[in-house]
Amino acid sequence: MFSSTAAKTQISDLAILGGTPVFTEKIHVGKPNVPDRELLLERVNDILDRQWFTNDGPYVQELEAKLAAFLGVKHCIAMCNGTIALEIAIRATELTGEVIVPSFTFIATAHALQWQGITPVFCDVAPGTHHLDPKRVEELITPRTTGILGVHLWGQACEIEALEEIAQRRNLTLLFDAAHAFACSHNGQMIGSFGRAEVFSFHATKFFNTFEGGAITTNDGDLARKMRFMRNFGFAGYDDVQYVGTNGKMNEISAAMGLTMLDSLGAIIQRNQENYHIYQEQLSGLPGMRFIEHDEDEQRNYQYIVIEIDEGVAGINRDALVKILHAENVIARRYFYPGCHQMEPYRSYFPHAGLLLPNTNKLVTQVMALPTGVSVQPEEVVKICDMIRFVLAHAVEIKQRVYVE
Ligand code: T4K
Repeated sequence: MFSSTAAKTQISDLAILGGTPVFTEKIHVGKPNVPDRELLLERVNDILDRQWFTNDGPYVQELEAKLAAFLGVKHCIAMCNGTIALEIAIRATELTGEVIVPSFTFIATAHALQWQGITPVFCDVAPGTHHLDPKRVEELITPRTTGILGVHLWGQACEIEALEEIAQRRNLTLLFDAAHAFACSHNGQMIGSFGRAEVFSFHATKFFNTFEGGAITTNDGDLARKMRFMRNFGFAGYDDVQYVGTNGKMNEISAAMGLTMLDSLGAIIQRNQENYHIYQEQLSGLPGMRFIEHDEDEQRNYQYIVIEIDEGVAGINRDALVKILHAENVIARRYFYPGCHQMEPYRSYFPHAGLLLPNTNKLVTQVMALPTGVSVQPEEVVKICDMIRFVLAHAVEIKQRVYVE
């Protein structure tokens, strides 16, 4: 995958300045993790033989039972994707009016509320973290607030206990967007059983994928029952509709993928962890760069390798570094730029939201995600790190030659 003539010894070797790219093919953030093919194909054959393709099929039921057991939660309801799962969780818990969410998240978190006529009220992250600041959450509560939607970004739990305390005291519903946090724990307890319900994404780019997919987990039996109906147009039986529902069903091929991913989970985590350790060793402590560590006392999926660049110290900004890496075929991503509050329709609805989001506004200019996953080899990680170190070592000179708007 990498070119032997692409080592960088001088600035003009950079691909952005006409040199040979380090990689001959693009290396993505989010290339899907592929489980054991034979096992998957066996299950696909079963599906074809059985001719039961969707609608709460046997593989979906098996997957739900295995996920619930793995996560230590009573109920798991598999869904067609994480966004619909969020929408169903929000509707089933009867949120209305305003719900407090971080702006520093994927846009689906905010859209799932707005889609249902609920106002997402954007809250800042705590200084030095990528998670909701509980102090700021409290300040944003109004008589119209019905809930808090926390996000466990990068597989790291947000301030669960502090948010629980606020939710309980102020009589609000607490949900978690756990899209990134499958197979991660908090104080030894798997993420999936916190709050009223938690929502996972099993999109292709996620650590654990079902091509497209997601799930809601909860310990509340009545809520689980309601969400199952809502996932299937509100049907409670033949000809019996109980709720406004949608089509959120997971199909059998996706469930087969999920079951096969579960079989391969250990190997995927191992590769991610191996890549993580190389990144950590090579990038931690570089001037102007903050490497986001995963707490190794907790269970982690190591799916997100995230760094922050402080231009004042590094001598180069995040956008220039991303541009340089892209030219070398390292498709680093500016997750999550520019922040939900700066995207439509929120930018127009709440033009002054940014005034209350100083930490988020800074963070979105500094953060980037680097490639990992089973398709990224440790030797490739070393090359990516060499590149970044080279750029930082020559930052001032490079900045003068690489113009970034
Ligand atoms: N909440 C949070 C916090 C989330 O992060 C997400 C999704 C959700 C909720 C909603 O869950 P879902 O409804 O998606 O289940 C991607 C994903 O599409 C999205 O699922 C994910 N978060 C988000 C963080 O990343 P993009 O627009 O950056 O994806 P995209 O299409 O650019 O894919 C990333 C890279 O992955 C591509 O450059 C190429 C590579 N790739 C992608 C796919 C789909 C492949 O190599 N193969 C593939 O099949 O949003």
